[in-house]
Amino acid sequence: MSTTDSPQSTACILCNQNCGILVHQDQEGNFTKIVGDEQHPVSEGYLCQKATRLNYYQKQERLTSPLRKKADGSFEEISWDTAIKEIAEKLVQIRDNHGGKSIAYAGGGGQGNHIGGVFGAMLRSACETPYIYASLAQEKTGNFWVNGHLFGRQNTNYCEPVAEAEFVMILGANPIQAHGIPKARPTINEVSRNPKKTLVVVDPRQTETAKKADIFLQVKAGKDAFLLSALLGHIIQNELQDKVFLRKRTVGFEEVKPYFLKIDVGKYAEMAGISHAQVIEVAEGIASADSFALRSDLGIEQSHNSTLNSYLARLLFLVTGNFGKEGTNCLHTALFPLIGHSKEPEAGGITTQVTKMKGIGKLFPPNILPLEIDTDHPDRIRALIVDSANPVTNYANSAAQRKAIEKLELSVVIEVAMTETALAAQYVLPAQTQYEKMEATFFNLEFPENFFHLRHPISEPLSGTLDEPEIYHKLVTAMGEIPRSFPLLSAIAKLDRRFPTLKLLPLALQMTIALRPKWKKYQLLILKETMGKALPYDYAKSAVFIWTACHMYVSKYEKQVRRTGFQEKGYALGEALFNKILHSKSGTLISKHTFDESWELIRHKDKKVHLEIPEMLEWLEALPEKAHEEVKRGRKYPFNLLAGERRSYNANAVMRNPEWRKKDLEGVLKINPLDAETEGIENGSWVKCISPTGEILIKTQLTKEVPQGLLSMPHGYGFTYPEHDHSSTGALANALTSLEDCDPLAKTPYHKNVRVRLEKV
Ligand SMILES: Nc1nc2c(c(=O)[nH]1)N[C@H]1C(S)=C(S)[C@@H](COP(=O)(O)OP(=O)(O)OC[C@H]3O[C@@H](n4cnc5c(=O)[nH]c(N)nc54)[C@H](O)[C@@H]3O)O[C@H]1N2
Ligand SMILES: Nc1nc2c(c(=O)[nH]1)N[C@H]1C(S)=C(S)[C@@H](COP(=O)(O)OP(=O)(O)OC[C@H]3O[C@@H](n4cnc5c(=O)[nH]c(N)nc54)[C@H](O)[C@@H]3O)O[C@H]1N2
Ligand code: SF4
Ligand SMILES: [Mo]
Repeated sequence: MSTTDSPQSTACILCNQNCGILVHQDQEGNFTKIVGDEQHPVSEGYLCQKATRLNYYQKQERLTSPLRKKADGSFEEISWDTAIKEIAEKLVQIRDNHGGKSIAYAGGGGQGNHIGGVFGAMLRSACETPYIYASLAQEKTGNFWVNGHLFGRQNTNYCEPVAEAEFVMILGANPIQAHGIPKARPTINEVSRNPKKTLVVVDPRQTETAKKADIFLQVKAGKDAFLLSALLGHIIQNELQDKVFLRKRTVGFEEVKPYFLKIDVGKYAEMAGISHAQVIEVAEGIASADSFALRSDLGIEQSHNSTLNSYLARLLFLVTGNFGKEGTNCLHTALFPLIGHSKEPEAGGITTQVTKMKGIGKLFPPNILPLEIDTDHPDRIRALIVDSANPVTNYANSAAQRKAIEKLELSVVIEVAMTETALAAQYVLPAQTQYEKMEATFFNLEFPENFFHLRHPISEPLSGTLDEPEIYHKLVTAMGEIPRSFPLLSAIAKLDRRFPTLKLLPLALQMTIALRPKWKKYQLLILKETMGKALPYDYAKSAVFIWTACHMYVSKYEKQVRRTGFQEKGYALGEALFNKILHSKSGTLISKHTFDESWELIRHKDKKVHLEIPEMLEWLEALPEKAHEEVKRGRKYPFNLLAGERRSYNANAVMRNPEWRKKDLEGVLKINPLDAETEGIENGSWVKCISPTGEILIKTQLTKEVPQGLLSMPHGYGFTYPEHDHSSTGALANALTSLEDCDPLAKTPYHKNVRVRLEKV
């Protein structure tokens, strides 16, 4: 942890790839040089330009004391003891007076930090709330819902092996900028250059990735459902589906088939803005390839027909038999699942109190959060704990999010920096950065080999800060749920670590819980207090959850874990895996599967993919009518704004100091030169961009990268930062977005279909 000359291994936290990095520091703990870590099992030394700027995260303007809002709206510093006591008392009061469902939790982890969220579950237990609002529910919950139907559980997920496939489709994603796949740039370049491989890119914008495509399908924004239906229509109408695969691996194709037999392929292609010939070329390319892999992301998730897009995209590889074999999308394992599985309300699943929204993957969507708070409904949300998220800037409709947070009876923000959400809250608790504590993410989405990276701290924690597991621990004990110390268990834990296979601690813990069943839900905190203190590193207490995860993982995948080189079996193997993860500072392999074994990961009892989802097929039938509704809605606001383009220098809300950017300082609005001429806009001028929700001032750039009628701006701009004004921090995308413009099923926002008009300034 000391600042020595030798670089220390950790990971980049600026996107979900979490590339392994080696950090050099000076005496003051500045990150002076950052290079790729070749020992990292997935990134193998790769990094992009953003990682080299991480000192702007580590050395940003930090929070150093708990803060409490005064009557005049300003903050005063208070001690940790006071903050914990007051927050705990208020949580207990609200829970006991209004029930646990009047309390909600938002966030729980960003691109680099998920350990806090694991311990956040303990606080949610103490509050008795099932409500987690998270950014995954403003992008991926449509996918999760579809996966639940196809594969049996919402927390089944598949990998996207772009590097291994013969035919690749990048659908609504821009890996050259946004990554999302390992070593994205060399990987895309290889697929692009390899004459035996085909790269298809589907995007309304001529992106950096589209420029590498063999076939670029410049779809009309929000019209992917038509394109995907046309592709499936051509395949099924011409009997190009993989009949052997469908018989052996799936059920329900006969029910799905008629919907695609009646699709007018030419007309649907035209609706999507793609030529009929290109649809045929791509459909036949997919059907005849030895392997086809799909990589999709926000372009289809945060736009019209979001959940339907997820379904159709999956049908494309399933109907053509491209699943569960080399070079195709394939289910993978998880050491620790990123999400859970929610039952449908009809089957007893939980809904929210005010809007009656169901959970998906145990998550609730940011788009309804203000509606659940800012109302007189007796069962509204009255208290909110936010950790590692910035709802005011990152959730749809900033103004509505801020107003709702200000209305709460209790609002607590756990943060490293004074964010817009922290400013709106009553209590702000200062956390350690991701380089000052143990951290990890659950973005381990690889197959056949999967990995895990438990990162060790590389910087001394800033005085006054705590790590999230400790913050939750203090709150749960202050709420009177569990005692702080467990002397007997602690003594046993020390012995247990010397002779782990005797299972002394697990047995003692089991007995303790038999006597005190209420403590069961806080097992992880008890382990942190006991085993955590007996671990070899003094900062590793929170790693106890990896210990539980390793034993669970081994109980499911013993053979596959042993294939990575272990001799141990059973419980001893769980211990060995834990020790390997604990000591591998650059990350390590955890399992090796065969492709056949991936079929075991399907959660339907028959181990088959269930293709028929009636809700999706009804939606598919109604598609043409929906398209007309959208056109009507659009007249007053003639432009379609893509509000949230990933660029060279944006990283969600992680980087607040605008000086981290080497280019695109203002985060320009891209506009087609012909549109600019009509609007009388010159390159580099500032314009007012107005939506039904709000308006922003933004600098323009004329470029043919966007077609006429389309505008594109980045997210991750427009934060307040001391001594920087608006012209240097850029515009806030979510000043324009709305709560209502979202997917009817998953409530994921249409950030890629924001209706706007422009005014010269
Ligand atoms: N540089 C950078 N990288 C990041 C992040 C970051 O903030 N900055 N954030 C990370 C996070 S949280 C995420 S979720 C990922 C997201 O990663 P991506 O989804 O790959 O990134 P985006 O730029 O949001 O959108 C992808 C593409 O969708 C296209 N698109 C827009 N509308 C449509 C449409 O209607 N149809 C189709 N087919 N395409 C459309 C856009 O033009 C864009 O090129 O990126 C991660 N990586
Ligand atoms: N308009 C528009 N809005 C978007 C998007 C878009 O494309 N367009 N993209 C959406 C997507 S895909 C995503 S994933 C979300 C992301 O939005 P959020 O879920 O809000 O997550 P982040 O921006 O990654 O990080 C939020 C906060 O975590 C804090 N933080 C960093 N490290 C730590 C730590 O160690 N501990 C604690 N407690 N806090 C820490 C940072 O200071 C930051 O304020 O944005 C979404 N919002
Ligand atoms: S931002 Fe770049 S270096 Fe950082 S994790 Fe993502 S791809 Fe890797
Ligand atoms: Mo995201």
